[in-house]
This record gives sequence, structure tokens and C-alpha cells, in this order.
Amino acid sequence: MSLSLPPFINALGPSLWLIALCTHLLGAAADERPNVLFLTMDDMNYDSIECYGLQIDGLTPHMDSLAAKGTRFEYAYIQTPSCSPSRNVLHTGHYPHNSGMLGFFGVDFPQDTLPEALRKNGYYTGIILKVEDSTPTNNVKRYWDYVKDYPKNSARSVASFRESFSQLVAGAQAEGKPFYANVNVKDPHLPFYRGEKTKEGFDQSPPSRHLSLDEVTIPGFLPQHDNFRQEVTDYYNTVRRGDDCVGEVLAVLEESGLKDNTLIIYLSDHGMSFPFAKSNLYPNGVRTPWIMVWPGKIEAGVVDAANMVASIDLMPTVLDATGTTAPGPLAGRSLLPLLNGEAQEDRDHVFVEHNEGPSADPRPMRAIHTRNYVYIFNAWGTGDYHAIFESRWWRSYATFAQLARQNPDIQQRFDFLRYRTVEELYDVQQDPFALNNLIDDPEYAGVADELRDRLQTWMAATNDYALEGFLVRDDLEQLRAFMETTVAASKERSLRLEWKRWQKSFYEAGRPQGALTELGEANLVIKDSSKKSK
Ligand SMILES: [Ca+2]
Repeated sequence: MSLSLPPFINALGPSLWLIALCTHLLGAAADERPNVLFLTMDDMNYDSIECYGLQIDGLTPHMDSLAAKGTRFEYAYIQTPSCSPSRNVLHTGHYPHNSGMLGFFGVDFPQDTLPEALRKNGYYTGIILKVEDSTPTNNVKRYWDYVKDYPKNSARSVASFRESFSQLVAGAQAEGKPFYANVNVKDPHLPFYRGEKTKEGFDQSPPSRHLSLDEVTIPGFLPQHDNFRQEVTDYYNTVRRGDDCVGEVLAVLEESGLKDNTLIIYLSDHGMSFPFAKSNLYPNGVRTPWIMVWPGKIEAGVVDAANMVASIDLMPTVLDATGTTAPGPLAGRSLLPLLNGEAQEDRDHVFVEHNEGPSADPRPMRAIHTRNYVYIFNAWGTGDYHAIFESRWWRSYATFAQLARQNPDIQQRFDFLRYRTVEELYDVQQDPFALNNLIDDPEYAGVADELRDRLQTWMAATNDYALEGFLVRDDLEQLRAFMETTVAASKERSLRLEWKRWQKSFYEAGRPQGALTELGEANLVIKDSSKKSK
């Protein structure tokens, strides 16, 4: 190794020279590489922050403070609107149909995930909450130096985030390493904060502000009826509690003195848990706030409305910022060139997908979003299947069902919610809540054809199993056959693989040994994940 020595070192004696050199090298390692705080919300709609259009003054001061200190992307998307699949896109850098993380089953992903790659590059890696959802397996030691998962009754308090993030930062400092901290705020995931009515066993920590019913607006994708008002108010009070937690994490970072050398990336894992949002490919299912703060490196107070970005871009961006070599092929691209004012091709659309939620009952969907239009393919929209989404078991859905019985228009919308149709097309500039399906409108036939072509090209290029269904979308019998095959494959996987949730329940019993290879050789799933460490 040859070193060009600064003049002051030549003036030192030999032993002092060595001490100075070691200090210099250690200092360089610790000082020059940025820490990364990857901060996520759980089930928070993209427009639940003031800077993204929320009409409630001052509800989200800490999240808005991030936007003031950094750059935010107006058109940001997650690839898939369900917790575990979405978070695994972030950490694998691949679409679910390529990584195999279609739902909530463990997959032995064949290349390093983001935390593994960073760890090999000398980073201290830590995760706070959403632990089982954030990596392909539940073997947490494989990915993380620091892991903190709070029980339900304390997972949403400001005190928990202060304790855990302080511990994480101290752990990195003790090892003299920069950190990659994936801090996952669990608000505003269901169950919402409801004061003393908060669901039993869940954190009853109150938000720092309580909204009254008349302060909220019912989202435009729901029927505009006052019966939804309490649930929506509870949601926004829970957003406020999440903002309190974000504030505490940012306060700990400030107190650590590391803020100036920390890249903060902030987003939500998908839209709010209401009908037509979470677990759907409509804008309110897949859009996310996306804010990046990096003092001296990323411009403050900037809004990028020119580029459409998505969660496959997260991993390449973090690798780029930390000088970490990519562990293999990745589906997305670093956003740093965009932040430096450079142009990238194909930033006028994103592809999104849904496969299955936390059950072995798939509802495959694919969509292309542009700034003007959204085209959706529902492989399950044959009339034989009902929709599956989390809010089906909560008050907003019950309210919807009750209103439907009283009003034929709401009944029609409710039926569409439950059964959908094979293809949908929306002019989201005119119809941002995707209420008016234009797929049969002759005026939009050209738009529909163009978007179908682009979607098909992408599905073919990425070896998507759902292409088989897409190609027979005009033949309901063939589409039904595709669905039967897909459902059967999922059921078979569910008996064989580790379920990332509730693994001690009935799925534990009777699971035969085998390999997860349904997705085909060109995909990335290659290993047996049925033998997991617990
Ligand atoms: Ca979520």
C-alpha cells in the first residue's frame, strides 16, 4: 500500500505517526460513509401528510419537516400493496414474482439482501419492528446486528422508539461502524387508536393531538357518507401518533450528533387499510410519500414531480449512497442521479402487482401507472372470486355493506369492490379516486391498447407467471383455469413452506419437505426454505 502523507505527519515521530495513521484510517471509515436511516410508516396513505395534500393543518409536523429538509417525489409507488411482499421488494431489489416473495411465506432468496450486502461492507445493520415482514426468512441473525420487536401493547409508543433507536445508534458507535437502521413505525396500521376503545392488548399510547369528527374528509374512493367519519377520524389520529414516533426518532438522531452524515429515506409500505386502498392497485393502494434527506448532498425543499419512482429503486439507491457493490442483478435504479439533476429514461410509468395477502388464497393483479392513466388486469375478476383485503374484517367494510343495503348506487360500488372485472382503465388526472372504469369506452380504446402492450412487454421481460392469465383475459374459461392452477400452487406452497406469521398454528403440522421452484428457472427462487431456524 502506498500512502501520500500529509506534511504534518512527516513532522511526527515514528510511533506518533502510526497512531495518527490508525486514527486517520479509522476516522475515515467511520466519518466518510453515511449512516442510513430508512424510516417507514405502516399502511399510511401517500396523501396523509400535509406536503402531499392533506387538508388537516399541522397534523404531521415531523413528516413535513423531512420534506422541508430534503427532496420529495410526488409520484412514488410501492411495487405491491401488502406488508410482507412490499417490504421484501425494498430489501431484495426485485419484483415479488421474481423473488418468490409473493405473500407471507419464507423464501431462501438466492442473493444477498440489502442488509446482508451492507453488513459485508462494514455497516452495522439494525431493524426496529416489522421484523418478520422485512426479510425473506425469519432467520433474523442472517441480516441484522440489532433487532427490536416490541409486543403489541407497547409497539406504538414514543418511548419505545426512543429506547430502541438509541440502542441501535449506540450499538453502531460501539463497533465504530456506520449504521443502516430500518426503523418501522407501526402506525397507522389497524387497529386504529380509539382512546379507551383501542382494541384490547394493543398500545393505548395517545397521540399528541386528537381530531374531532368534523376535521376530517372522507377519502374520495369511499362513498361520501358520515357513517365512515368515525373510522376515518380514528385513522388520522393514528397517523398523528405515527408522526409523534417519527419526531422521536429524528430527535434521537439529532442528539446523537450524526444527523449531518445520515441519509434519511422515508416512505410508507402501501396505502391506508380501507376498501379500494390497501391490497389494491388503485393509486390509493400503491402510491407512497417518498422523502430523502441528506445534508449537503440532497437539496432541501425540492419537489420532484417529473420522475415516477418505485420501491425497487430503494436498494440500488442505498447501495449507491453507501458505496456498496450490488450483490447481483437488481430490478431498479439508484435515485441519486435524479437527485443530482440527471435524467433517466422510462421514468414516465411504473408497474405494480398484487399476488396474495397473508393467506394461501391468491388474487393476482397487475397494473401500469402513468401520470395520466392506470390500467389494471385482475386475473381473478371472472366473477367467481371475491376480493380479499384486510379491511374486510373491520368497521369500514361493515359500514360499506350496511350502506349498500340502503342505496342501490352504493350497492353497485360495493359489488364492484367485491368482484371487480378483468380489466380496468382510469383517467387519473380527471378521476384521481378511480371511480369511473373507462375500459369499454371507445374514446379510450387506443390508450387501453397502448397500456396493455406495455404491461405485456414487462410481464414477458420479467418472466411473470401471471402472463399466462393475461394472454387469455378475453376467454373467461381459460382465465378460470389459470386461476385454479394459481390457487392450487399457492395452497401447495402453504403446506410446505414456513409461514412468516402464525407459524405455530395449524400450518405447522403436516408440512412435507420440498423445494420452492414453482416460479421457473429464470426466476430467483432456487432453494428449499422449509427448514428454518426459529
Ligand atoms: Ca403495511
